[in-house]
Amino acid sequence: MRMRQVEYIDLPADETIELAPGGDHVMLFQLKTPLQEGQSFPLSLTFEKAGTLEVEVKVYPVGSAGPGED
Ligand SMILES: [Cu+2]
Repeated sequence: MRMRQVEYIDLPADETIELAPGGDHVMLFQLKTPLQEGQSFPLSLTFEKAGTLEVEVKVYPVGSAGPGED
């Protein structure tokens, strides 16, 4: 899969945008420690008009489809 880094994702008020494996996703760079399967950590998402939202990220195995498949 080819990925292209973008600075932002457009979020029209009347549309639902899903971040998921194989589609648009958040990619973490320059981690200070490796991620451990099963661990969770907070991640801040910054929105142009809605401010910052903190979400809890759970680490799934490499190749997992993410929540809902386990
Ligand atoms: Cu990526």
